[in-house]
Formats: sequence, structure tokens, C-alpha cells
Amino acid sequence: MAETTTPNDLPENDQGEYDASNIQVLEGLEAVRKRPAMYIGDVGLRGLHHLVYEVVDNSIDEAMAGYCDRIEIVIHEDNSISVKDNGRGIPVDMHLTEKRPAVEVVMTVLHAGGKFDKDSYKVSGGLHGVGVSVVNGLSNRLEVTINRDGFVWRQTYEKGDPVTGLEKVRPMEKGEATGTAIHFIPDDTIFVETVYRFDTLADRMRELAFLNKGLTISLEDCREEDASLAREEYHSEGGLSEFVAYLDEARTPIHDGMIVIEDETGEVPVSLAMRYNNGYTENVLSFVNNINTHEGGTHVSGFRRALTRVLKGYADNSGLLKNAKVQLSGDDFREGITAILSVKVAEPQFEGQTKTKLGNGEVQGAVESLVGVRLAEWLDDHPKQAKRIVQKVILSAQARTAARKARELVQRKSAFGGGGLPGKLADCASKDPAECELYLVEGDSAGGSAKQARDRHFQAILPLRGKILNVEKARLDKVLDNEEIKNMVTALGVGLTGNPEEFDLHKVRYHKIVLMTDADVDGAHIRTLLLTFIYRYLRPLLEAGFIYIALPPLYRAKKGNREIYAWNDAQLQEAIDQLGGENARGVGVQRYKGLGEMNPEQLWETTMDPERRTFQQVTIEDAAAADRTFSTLMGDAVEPRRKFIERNARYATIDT
Ligand code: 0RA
Repeated sequence: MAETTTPNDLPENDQGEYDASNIQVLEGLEAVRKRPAMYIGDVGLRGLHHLVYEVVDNSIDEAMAGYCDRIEIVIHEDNSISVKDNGRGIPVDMHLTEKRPAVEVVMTVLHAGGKFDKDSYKVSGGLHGVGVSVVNGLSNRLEVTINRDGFVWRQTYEKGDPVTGLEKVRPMEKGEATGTAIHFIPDDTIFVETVYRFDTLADRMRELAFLNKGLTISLEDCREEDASLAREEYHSEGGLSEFVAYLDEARTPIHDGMIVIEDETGEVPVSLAMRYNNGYTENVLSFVNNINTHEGGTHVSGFRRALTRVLKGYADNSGLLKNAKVQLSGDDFREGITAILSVKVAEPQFEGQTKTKLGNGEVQGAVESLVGVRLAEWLDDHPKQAKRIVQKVILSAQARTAARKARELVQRKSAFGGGGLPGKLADCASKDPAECELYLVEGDSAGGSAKQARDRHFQAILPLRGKILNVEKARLDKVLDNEEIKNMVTALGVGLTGNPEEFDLHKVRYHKIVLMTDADVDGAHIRTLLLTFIYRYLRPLLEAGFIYIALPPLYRAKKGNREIYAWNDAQLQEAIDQLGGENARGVGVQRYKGLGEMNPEQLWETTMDPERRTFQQVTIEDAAAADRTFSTLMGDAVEPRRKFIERNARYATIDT
């Protein structure tokens, strides 16, 4: 991962020679500042938040080693971050070969974090497990404070370089805890966005608390005036089973109790909690060393194999299948399941498009055999609950047969329909998916404007009429029967099987799929319905970064023949000032209530022209948070939805 350096770049040591430790120092932070994206993914919001995760991961390691049970995170007013733990503290004694304090080495040498602790089972990891030195290299300023060996120690760095020595601040007081506090402010010449999002950090910290039971993580936002919203604390004694209950707050379970399978002592520590609900979607979240493995991998296949084998065996023996006359398939055992699988792997190999697929072969067998044995025991011990699960599986198989018929009908219809593309689609001329864009437009009238506005070479328009089906409340057969969904799926060129593993990303006809809805409540609702559908049935598109939200302006300010568009109130004010100068009177302001109020030319200029438009790329940073959001917004229970909307109402403005 480190860059290759030419001898000219190397610093000299005391003897004027180049030695190995020098090379390492240089490769470290120079490389990080030169190619930040290589180390933290990107220099946008995602990378910005990864800085926090990287620091917190070090404290989590300390917690997993059994030395720390509290982590306190603060977002300061200037968007600097501090992370404080009550672990052993980073060592402050002299490093033998580097001849500087160990903490300085940890902070300035890439990958130095685990060096002192060869025996420890380092299982956590940041984006690339790169260590806290990367955060230091990407910070304008970083201050580390350590309580250790009877003293409070401090050192400050700027853009990765020490600007003080390691200072002995004062003796520790009686009863004062050991630990490490790291306070950093991201480098605004590197990051394009430097404002932290409380909710993004909150989702990850909550998740970490569920994944590491017993650990307390607090998150405080000093920018927030409303005291009731300024601080949250996460702690879970139940771990994964509480995580499942949290995700399923708006769902209705079909059996009592949670299926919990844990073995922390084996070669591969495994932890699993699962429960079936009366919904139709499969929600299996998996983690390796606290990292969300979006693309699954060997641990997930081990789990799936055990689940299918054991439940199938149980169903066969139960006698319930006799009258049902159905063929059970693997998917049927996962309909309506919420499961969280967390494993620890000493040297994880990550594969796949987003490097979130576990490749270690040995893990599959370990998970499969443990889950196989324990799940069979659970079913034997809980015959009543087991029966409900088997009945649910049978219902799923029956619906799947119906869905297959519906799908075949759709496929046959499209085979007869010449080319197979929906009639409402105004396709583009180009056949190169990499340059093609599909606009999903709310309403026929806006669809009409968009068709006139577009560049037909690479922009295709599909108008959507009326409400999209709420897929949280419908089975696959219903989903396939829905006209708008059928149109979308055929336009995209992908199949719809309900199984993400059968999804073929290479068939997608557009690499930009743009949701273009009105900037009002209905538009937001339609957008959520679309995103729910995409998240549940076309998730690889989200993971590939193909989904975008178009941001039409809210206002147009006009004076004479000069006009300025504005996406929020502050921009509008600026536009009025700019146009009107001393007197704002001659400035006319139009507020767009919907896309339909814009003429094709305006729509092109503001929303569709690649040179001028602003798109929001939709990503799933956190699948757990996304799942809960969708099930809460679209699911059964009213009370969690009311709470969610209340809590999020203040974010209900359009972010530009
Ligand atoms: C190296 C060795 C030891 C602890 C740590 C690093 C350590 C690093 C961080 C980063 C944030 N919090 C941390 N807490 C500890 C072990 C030192 C020993 O053996 O006492």
C-alpha cells in the first residue's frame, strides 16, 4: 500500500546513511498526504467520518483486549473531534530503534499501531486498518493526551509532524484513570467537506456498542444548542440480540424469543442473533472484526448453508410438508429473517468490488458447523416456535411459485413487445452504460418537460405515474405485478429475482440512475418508496454508486434578463442581494413547487446539464441504519414511525 520512494526522497539519519526505519517514516505520512484516498477511501464526507472510525477502532482494540470499557467522543464547535478512552494509554517510553517516544512513533509511522503488541489478537480495523498515524497525517492539528505510568503526557502535531516534544504535563491524581485522548481537526486543504454529521457518527457508534457488548460509547455534539439532542450514550448488555430487536422495532416477530448462537472461544469466534418477522424481506447483516461486510462472503455462506440444511431437515421430519406440495428453495428459509452475524478473523482477506466480502475459506466451515449444531438444538428445544418458522417457510415457497409464474408472464410479454423496453421509456441513443443516464421522473407532465430538456444522446427518461408500491408490505409476486416497478426493471435491463446474488451488475443499461421528484412532501415520499425498492431488490446498484438524486432548485430570482437559481434560503438572499444591489425591490422571486413549473430549458440548465447540475449520490454507509430507516418509515408499527419523523423533522430540508 505504501508508495515507492526514490532514494532522493529519503532523509538521512545521523550517520548520513539511509536506514530502514527512515524509509518507513517517510513512506508513511508523505504518502498519506499525497494520496489520501488510498488510505481512507475518499476526501469527501465518507473519508471525513472515517477519520473518527479509525481513532475509535484503536480504542475498541483496547476494549477487546479487556483493558477499556468507556469511549467518549465529542464533536467540538469547530468540527474538531476528540476521542477519549480509559484503556492502558499509548506507551510513552523510548522506542528502542526509533529513539523517540513510542507514542510519537505510533502517531507518525504508518502501521506502527500494533507493533508493540505482537501477542495481542488485533481484530478490529478501520477502512484499511491503517492506524491512527493516517488521521494525524490528514489533520491540521492533533493533540494526544495520555494518562500512563503515573503522569499525564501530551504531544501536539501539525499535518502529521510533531510541533512539541512529548511533554510531562503533571502527575496523575489519586484515583485518576489511565487512558488515551486524541483531539484532531481534519485538514481542510485535503477534505472537501469538513462538517461532521451527528447521525452518521451516531449510527456507527450505536452499531459498535451492539457489536461489543458491555462497552459504553458516548457521543456529544457541542455545536448543538438543544441540550436534549446534544448527547447520546450507547451501551448494550444483550449485544446482537438487542441489535436485532432494535432493527426490528417496527416489525412484528412471528415467534417468541431470539435465536442466539455464540462461541467466542473457538478458532473463529462467532456470534449470531436471528429472528423471523411477518415481513417478506431478508435482512442479514454481517460483520468481520466489527466491519460491515456488505458483500457477504464465506461467513455468510456458512450461515446460509447451515440454515437451509437444518431447517429443511426439520421441515422434512415435521410432517408439515406433506400437504403443502411445494419445493423449498434456499431463499424461502430467509424470507422475513433479521439476522446479525459477527465473526472475528485474525487475518481477514477482503474481496469484491467494495472490498467488503470475506474471502477466508476456513471461516465457512467454522460458521456452518457451529450454526448447524446449535440451530438444530434450538429447534428441538422450541417445537412451537419451530413450527411457526416452518409454516412461514412453506408460505414463502408457495408465494415464490406464484411469483415465478408472474415473472414468466412478464418475460413473455416483453418478448412479444419488440425490444422489450417499456412504451413510456424515452431511451437514449448511446448503448454504452458508462455514459448513459436514466431519469426516473415523478409524473407525466414533468416527464414531458424532461424529455424535451434532455440530451437524447445519453439521457433517457422514464416517467412514473402515481405512487410506487410499498415493497416493505408486499411479497415478490405483488412486487413483480406492479406496473411502475416492471417498467423500471425492464428499462434498467436487470432481472428481479429477490436474490441479490443473482443480480448481474453487468447487464445494467445505465450507470447513472437519477431520481427526480418534486421538492415537496409527496416528492420526498415517492423518493423514499423508490429508495426502499432499490434497497430491497436492487441493492448492488446502490453499492456500485449508480443511484443519484437530482436536486432541482427551490427558487429563481430574476431582474431584467438576469436570473439566479437558489437551492435554499441563504442562497436566495445572496441572489437577491446580488441582483438588486441597494434595492431588492426590482427582483422577482419564483418559488418552484414542483418540477412541472419549470420549462424544459430551466430544467436542463438547473438539474440535468452535467456542467451545471448538482447530484446527490446515494450510498449506504451503514446497511443497518438504512434497514431500520426503511422498515420504520414503511413498516407496520405507527409509534416508531411517529418518533422517527419527529426526530428527523429538523433535517427535512434539502441539503445541497
Ligand atoms: C500500543 C500498545 C499498547 C496500547 C496501545 C498501543 C493503545 C493505543 C491506543 C489508541 C487509542 N487508545 C489506545 N490505547 C492503547 C499496550 C501497552 C501496554 O502493554 O500497556
